[in-house]
Amino acid sequence: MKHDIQTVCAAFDVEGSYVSGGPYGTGHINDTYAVTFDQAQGPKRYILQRINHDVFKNPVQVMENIERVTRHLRNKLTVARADDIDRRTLTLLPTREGLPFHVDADGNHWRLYIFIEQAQTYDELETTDQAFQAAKAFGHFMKQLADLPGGPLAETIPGFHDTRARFDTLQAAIEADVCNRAAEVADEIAFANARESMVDTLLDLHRSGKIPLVTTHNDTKLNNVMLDDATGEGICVIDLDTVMPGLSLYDFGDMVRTAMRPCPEDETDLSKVVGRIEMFEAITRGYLASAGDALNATEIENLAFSARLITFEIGIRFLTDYLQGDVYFKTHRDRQNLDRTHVQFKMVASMEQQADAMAQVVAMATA
Ligand code: ADP
Ligand code: GN1
Ligand code: MG
Repeated sequence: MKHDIQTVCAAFDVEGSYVSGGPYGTGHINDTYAVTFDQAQGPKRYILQRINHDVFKNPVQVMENIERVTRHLRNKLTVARADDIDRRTLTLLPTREGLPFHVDADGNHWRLYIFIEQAQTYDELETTDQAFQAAKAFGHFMKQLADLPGGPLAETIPGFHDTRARFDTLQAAIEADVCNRAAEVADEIAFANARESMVDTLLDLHRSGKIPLVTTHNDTKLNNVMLDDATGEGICVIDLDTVMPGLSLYDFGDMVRTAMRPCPEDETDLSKVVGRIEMFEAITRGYLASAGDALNATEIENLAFSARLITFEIGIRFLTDYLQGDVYFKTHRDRQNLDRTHVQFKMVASMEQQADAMAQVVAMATA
């Protein structure tokens, strides 16, 4: 649907007048726009987002979480006398009524953030330093939230990383086969079914008290952290919709999923899909540098496994969406969710082949 973003912008309490705006970024969930306002000091950009309310059934709860998280991070930065605070945490602009989001006539929830300038997100990483810096930033983010006041955050997507539930949903999608696609993906289904034994591992470790529930980001793909253009530092963690109780290993695993992959998430030439062990090492070292002291022995033992598991989990989510008719993730062409499935599954296979080398990396990094 086309939205009148100028009218939406008018609801927010922003200095100056609206100049221009257009779609921005490559996120799979929300509608994101970069908008420019003419201000006394010159043009200034903001990020305007429509929350996907098919995915986030309770957008108000999402915004309450984000307000709590950004307030806490800002307080910490202020206490630490950090420079450049507006680039180190997301900052919400209030509406003219003083609210943190705007609801339009069609019931869409909109929010406006300060644009983090002189920094980029990367869909594919090029250097190991980028991986190190990104992982360090996500680890730091988790550490900063360890003393978030006010109790646990709301669960904005129930069972988001419940890999057993994700697996069962795949089975239901195969069974329902609403688009008659199940026969075509028999090999992919077989790949998934052969790995069912993985899906309970972290859930069981949590249930038995060996790994704790903490506040995690839960969507640590590497285009959800902005790297500073000048220093390369992971300056700001973004995309806070799924910040909620989770396992540190979910965050670690999803970073590895995106960093080890040497090609786009929907690459069609599968010969390119081979996991980059040097990126695994950089993510491991970066994450341990900031969050290492927050991890227990069981978490450390499962670092490499979590990468395989989360890659598998996202793979079965893409496959489920393909079977259900591409209703969840944004797609820009036919079969894109199937191509995304292929890449995730090939990465799982690649990580299986490199399991010993990955274990060795963790052993060296923690020695
Ligand atoms: P989605 O949930 O759809 O992935 P994101 O919140 O990740 O949405 O935003 C999509 C993209 O927009 C990001 O990958 C990033 O490139 C860009 N972006 C989001 N917030 C900001 C910001 N405050 N400053 C600059 N770029 C941003
Ligand atoms: C989505 O929102 P985005 O594009 O950063 C998804 C993640 C998936 C990812 C796969 C809320 O992330 O869980 O891992 O796509 N986010 C949600 O690329 O479902
Ligand atoms: Mg995103």
